[in-house]
Amino acid sequence: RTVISDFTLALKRQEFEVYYQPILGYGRPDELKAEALLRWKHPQKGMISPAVFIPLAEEVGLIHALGDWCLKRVLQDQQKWQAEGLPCPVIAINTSAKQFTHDDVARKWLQALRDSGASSDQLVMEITESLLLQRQTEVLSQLRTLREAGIRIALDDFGTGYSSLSYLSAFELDYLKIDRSFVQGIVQNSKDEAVTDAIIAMAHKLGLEVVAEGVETLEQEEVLRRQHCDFAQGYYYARPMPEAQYREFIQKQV
Ligand code: G
Ligand code: G
Ligand code: MN
Ligand code: NA
Repeated sequence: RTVISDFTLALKRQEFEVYYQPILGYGRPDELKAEALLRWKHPQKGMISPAVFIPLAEEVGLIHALGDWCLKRVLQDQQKWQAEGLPCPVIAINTSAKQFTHDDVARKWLQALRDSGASSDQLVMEITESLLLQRQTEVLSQLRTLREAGIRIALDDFGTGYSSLSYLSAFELDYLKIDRSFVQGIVQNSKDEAVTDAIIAMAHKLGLEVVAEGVETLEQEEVLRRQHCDFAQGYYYARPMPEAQYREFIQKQV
């Protein structure tokens, strides 16, 4: 069997699942709430990490179907929470650059919102720096379309890869997610602390809100709060969890 048929079957058999990892607001507790993270529960191989299957899906062109599926599942979950009288948390969804360059992800998101009757401020789209590197007009126009429709954009993994400060002024963004590799050292290493401090101050001057990723200790939180970081995500607060567990998590917060 090929990877393609494996994948297609897996989608049909509902082997994928969306996990949710809470995002905590340090300043404004009522905005960003969780990140959707895909999981593949393979019947023979067990849990396969998205770090493994997302690159595969990109390679064989199935990232589009997977992205569509993930978006629809998140919208369905949000509808379910609302129907149960729970608050409807804003969910951030990851995207791959290929969804912009080999497809029209903006059109798909707007169509999915119309189909479900959901409001655009329920979603945040996470994009990667590699997408901005391309500086293609189609990419720019899709990002503009999304933002004009009220969908907020977060730049994920900031500080890794092709990092360039010019992105921050050249593109209309809403959130900056500081990669966990910087957060890791902020307590022990004064240089790492200086880097996050500078990123947060710069982001604020550009009108962006900052999410710190990979917060694992109270000491890290204390540094980030002192630096006026807006949001945080990490094992210190909660690990990514299945929908049923996340629903209980929301219930406890009501
Ligand atoms: O959940 P975990 O930390 O294992 O995720 C590993 C990587 O997979 C992260 O870089 C994350 O952004 C990516 N990822 C998870 N879910 C999705 C998704 O739905 N779409 C895309 N494009 N990437 C995802
Ligand atoms: O690339 P992206 O930021 O979308 O990926 C998020 C990844 O980070 C997921 O795979 C998630 O499981 C992982 N993650 C979330 N919180 C923590 C944390 O506190 N520590 C570590 N090491 N990984 C985390
Ligand atoms: Mn992400
Ligand atoms: Na990241």
